[in-house]
Amino acid sequence: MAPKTGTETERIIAITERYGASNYSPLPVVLARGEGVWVEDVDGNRYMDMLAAYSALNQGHRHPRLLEAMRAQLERCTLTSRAFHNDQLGPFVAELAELCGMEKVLPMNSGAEAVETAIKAARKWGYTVKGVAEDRAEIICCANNFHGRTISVISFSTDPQYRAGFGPLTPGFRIVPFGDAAAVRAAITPNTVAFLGEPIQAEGGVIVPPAGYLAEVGRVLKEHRVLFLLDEIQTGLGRCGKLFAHQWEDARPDLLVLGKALAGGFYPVSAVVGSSEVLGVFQPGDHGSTFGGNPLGAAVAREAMRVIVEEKLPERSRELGDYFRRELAAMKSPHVKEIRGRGLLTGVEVSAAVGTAYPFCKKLMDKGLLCKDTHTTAIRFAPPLVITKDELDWALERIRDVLCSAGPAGPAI
Ligand code: IF1
Repeated sequence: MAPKTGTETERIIAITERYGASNYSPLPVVLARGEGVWVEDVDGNRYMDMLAAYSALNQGHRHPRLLEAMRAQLERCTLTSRAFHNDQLGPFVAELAELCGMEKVLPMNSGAEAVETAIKAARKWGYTVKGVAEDRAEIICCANNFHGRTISVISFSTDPQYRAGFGPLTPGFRIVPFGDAAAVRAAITPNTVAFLGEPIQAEGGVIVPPAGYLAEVGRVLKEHRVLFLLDEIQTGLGRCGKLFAHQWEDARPDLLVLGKALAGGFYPVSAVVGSSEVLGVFQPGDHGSTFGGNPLGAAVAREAMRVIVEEKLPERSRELGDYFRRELAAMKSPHVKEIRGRGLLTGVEVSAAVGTAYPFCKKLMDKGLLCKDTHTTAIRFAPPLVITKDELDWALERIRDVLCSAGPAGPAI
């Protein structure tokens, strides 16, 4: 998809492609500024951001309170390493534990690192507490999952592209279908230490499991003394209309994995939150990170959490998400097969006749709305949770244009 010739957009894309590794194929727009739900490209075009950095921007671009917290901390101290204490880490872990109603927090940076951390915790718990024989631990994961890109994490991906060419992969994972609690029960062996899942599969195409699934999985795991690990890196912190998506059900994870919006898009901050019994397996030297728990990330994350609570972002997400999907359904677009989601995480599955969601995303971009296809056939809409109803109506108008005015073979590109 070539941008207009001679533009700054074209120049920047050219050097990005010339010098950057080509592990992405982004839409042809070069963003330079962001504020709230709006972004501007290098040629001065304005767009609404309905991807929100895969839900890292739940608080919107450059939320003023986060900007202030970040600035204030920049004036004081940015990094200490964990060789010393810093005055932000203690309050950060205390406030995050309190927010989650859990006992302990282990801070990391990226989401994938936090998932790795949860796996390490579960394995060590299996050996030292449950009594599984050395190197025999098994972890049950779901087909169609997305948990990140490290070698161990792709080892339990079921997407061939994520794995191909990167072996040898890490052993010790078993795959069961998503949304099927009986399959989890059937996969448990005496060596099973944990089940790892997402409450809603976001990258998997915004797949919402059947009602009661998480609660039933929780019961099965408890019965067999298997840890319940939930990756809420994308679904958590208000995105799905509750503080955490698992709160739609009577389910309680042993370890909750968080990232993305934890620092509102200002800094990579992730964490594993859980019980003393499980996180207590780590002894000094077992695990760590140069930047994990740094004062800059911790300070901005503390404010990011306060913004989520004080601006009632989960409630906004629930109300506006319901409204958004109602309006989408009312369009009765011939190109739409199914509309799925919770809160402000929505997937619009295009019909088989249309085939792929990408042309819709491109058309929406041309109308000033940025979103992203997922799993080829779904358009994902996930705006910042600070979006207003008027802004959502603005988006709906453009979506209606694209979904309802195109010919039966889909929109021309
Ligand atoms: C990419 C997807 C989203 C995640 C869940 C862990 C991680 C992610 C549930 C890892 C990260 C990101 C990564 C980014 C694109 C994006 C993505 F399309 F690939 F799947 F959001 F939907 N668990 N998701 O969603 O976190 O290490 O990236 O901080 O890899 O291209 P990370």
